[in-house]
Amino acid sequence: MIKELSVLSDLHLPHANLAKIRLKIEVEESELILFAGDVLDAFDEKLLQEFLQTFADLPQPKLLVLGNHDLWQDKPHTDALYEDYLQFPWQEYGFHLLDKEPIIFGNTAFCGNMGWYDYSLRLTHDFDWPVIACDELLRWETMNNDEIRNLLQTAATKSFKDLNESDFARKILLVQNNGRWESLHWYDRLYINWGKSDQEMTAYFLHRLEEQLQETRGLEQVVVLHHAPILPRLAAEGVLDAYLSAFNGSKRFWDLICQYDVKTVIHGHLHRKAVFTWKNVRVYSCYGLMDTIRI
Ligand SMILES: [Mn+2]
Repeated sequence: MIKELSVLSDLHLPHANLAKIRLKIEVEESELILFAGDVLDAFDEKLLQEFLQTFADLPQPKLLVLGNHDLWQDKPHTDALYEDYLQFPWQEYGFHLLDKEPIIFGNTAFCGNMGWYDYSLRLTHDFDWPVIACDELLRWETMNNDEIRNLLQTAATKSFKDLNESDFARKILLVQNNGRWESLHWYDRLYINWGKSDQEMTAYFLHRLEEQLQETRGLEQVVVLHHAPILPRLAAEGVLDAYLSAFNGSKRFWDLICQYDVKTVIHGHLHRKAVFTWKNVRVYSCYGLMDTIRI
């Protein structure tokens, strides 16, 4: 029976010290090691090998889900890369990719995948900053100063609180904050391309999770996601915070989780450590190496 977990998330390699992390995990002597996505800052085969080799000889089972950054590429064919990850020989390094299939230890089943976002978890607010949200912004990287100036003078503005789903789908926005225009970005726009909408991708990962939950029904189920199914806080602290919250995850995962006998949910992506209980489910929002989790 697995009870004590070492949980890590959002290492964004190379921006983490693997040797130090390994040492801390060795000292913890937990029964299982879990990575909740964004091991890499962008796809890099060498870094992935380095990561796997760092932990390969530790005796515990090692589970992971992928994160959006693990799929970042310059010329993104995200569905092909995701498929490559599913086919990768993780077991040679003692790893198990939950995105591919659940895993059972005694009467505990670990189910999960990276999840996705559909803007449904954006923080409710009535901020009325003026914003420009239009398709011209999709050319942002190649726009020159004259074009940007022209856009600022001619484009229609609306209020931040009136942003709709297609505005968030662009993943770029101009906002007037304290009298100055600034651009807000969700960079999956440049490095992720599924060839499908975020709503469709959310539905896809939701369906895959549901299959796993059905398959392991009757066992104690632990759900691991990268993107959040619920938020640990209620208020946006500013314009950037309010905008980025659209890409946190999706409420639909929480609705699904509540239909099953899930007692523990572990996710990453928010870069915020938080632990709370909601509707009898213990939720761990992970960032970096967490204190040992007891399930
Ligand atoms: Mn992420």
